[in-house]
Amino acid sequence: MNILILGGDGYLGWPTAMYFSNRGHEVTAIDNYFRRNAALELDCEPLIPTPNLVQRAKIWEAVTGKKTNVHIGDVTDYEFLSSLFKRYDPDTVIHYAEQPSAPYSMIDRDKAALTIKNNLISTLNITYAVKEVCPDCHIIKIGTMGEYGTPNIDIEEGWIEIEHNGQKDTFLFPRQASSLYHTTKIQDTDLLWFYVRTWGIRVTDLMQGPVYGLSSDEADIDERLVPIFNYDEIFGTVLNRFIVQAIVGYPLTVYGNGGQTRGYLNLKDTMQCVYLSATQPAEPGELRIFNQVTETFSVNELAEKVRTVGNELGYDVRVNNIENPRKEKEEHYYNPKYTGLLDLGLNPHYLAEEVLEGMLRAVEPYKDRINKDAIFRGIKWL
Ligand code: USQ
Repeated sequence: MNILILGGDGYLGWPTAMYFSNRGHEVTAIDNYFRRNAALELDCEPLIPTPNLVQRAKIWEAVTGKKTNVHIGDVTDYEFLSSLFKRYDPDTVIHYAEQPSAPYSMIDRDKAALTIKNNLISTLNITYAVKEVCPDCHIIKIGTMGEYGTPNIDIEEGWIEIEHNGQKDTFLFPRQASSLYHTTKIQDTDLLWFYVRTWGIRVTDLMQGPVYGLSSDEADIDERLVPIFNYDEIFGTVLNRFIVQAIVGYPLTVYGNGGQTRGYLNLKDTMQCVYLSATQPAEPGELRIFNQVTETFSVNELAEKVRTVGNELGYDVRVNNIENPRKEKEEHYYNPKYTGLLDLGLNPHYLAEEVLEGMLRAVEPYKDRINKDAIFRGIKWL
């Protein structure tokens, strides 16, 4: 396959580029370095020094002999994006090129506006490039479980049948996000659904939960190939943060009473899910939605796991319930369905003690680089 990966420098984008490249596909990775620049501006740089995308592609080629194409540019620029579609005629485009942080989107009006513009215009441009240049190209879009929020009913995979006054129809599952970032992902899904209905394009929308880990078969080949790994309040996801906090002796930052439950998955499973979606694409005129998680935990359960394994390894791990800077339910029903990707062939890597131990051991050598000031600043929703 010929694959375009938009957001190819990011936490998920670069491991995905290597994953497809390693399996013999032609990969073109595109990025505008938004996340690197934002992390620099906000003084929350990644834990592990990460060569830029051009350099990483060269390192990947040197160690494996496999070439990936790289372009640095902004996919909200339609001329730039459509020129890449014309040049490569992709079978699949994987869209990671979004502002991915809920706290970032809540900092101020300008960052809210950037999130809306970046996320919606990038999605719009991709649909236009597909329609105008290669209508059979399959769009794989990373959505988020946060689109559904935490409803008091089971969460279906994308769609729900509703019977009303004796009539039945199938609709997108109700969505109610708890950040502006998550709201833009709802709007992305609506945009894609509109163009699927109107133009008959083919789309897979993957409702992903928070991802953890810094290991993949390809990233483990050479330490210069590790994914961008953030542990700060803005760009770090909760389990990655807890691992770094355990190493540096910072009490684990459980927000509120810690009953918030989410679906989680290992970075390695993101690679599998995207790959399975690409090799078994949606049909023309189909918006296919999968819930991309492998198990659910409350924040308290995650903190307890990290505390147990950290203490076994000799760290003094403490847990601190701090006032929740976000507006979210801290006790709620949560029962998402997630069988679609298993049916496609997903073989999950569950959160076993060995996985936590592996993460702690991988972070330990970088202990001196941990910036404690970046761990918690308290970006408030209100
Ligand atoms: N949390 C804490 N302590 C922390 C950090 C987070 O208790 O130090 C809590 C949050 O309040 C939340 C949960 O842990 O209830 C998950 O937070 P998170 O920061 O790991 O995840 P979130 O902000 O929801 O966003 C992340 C990714 C985003 C993706 C989303 C999937 O950054 O790109 O869309 O996970 S989901 O959460 O399912 O919407």
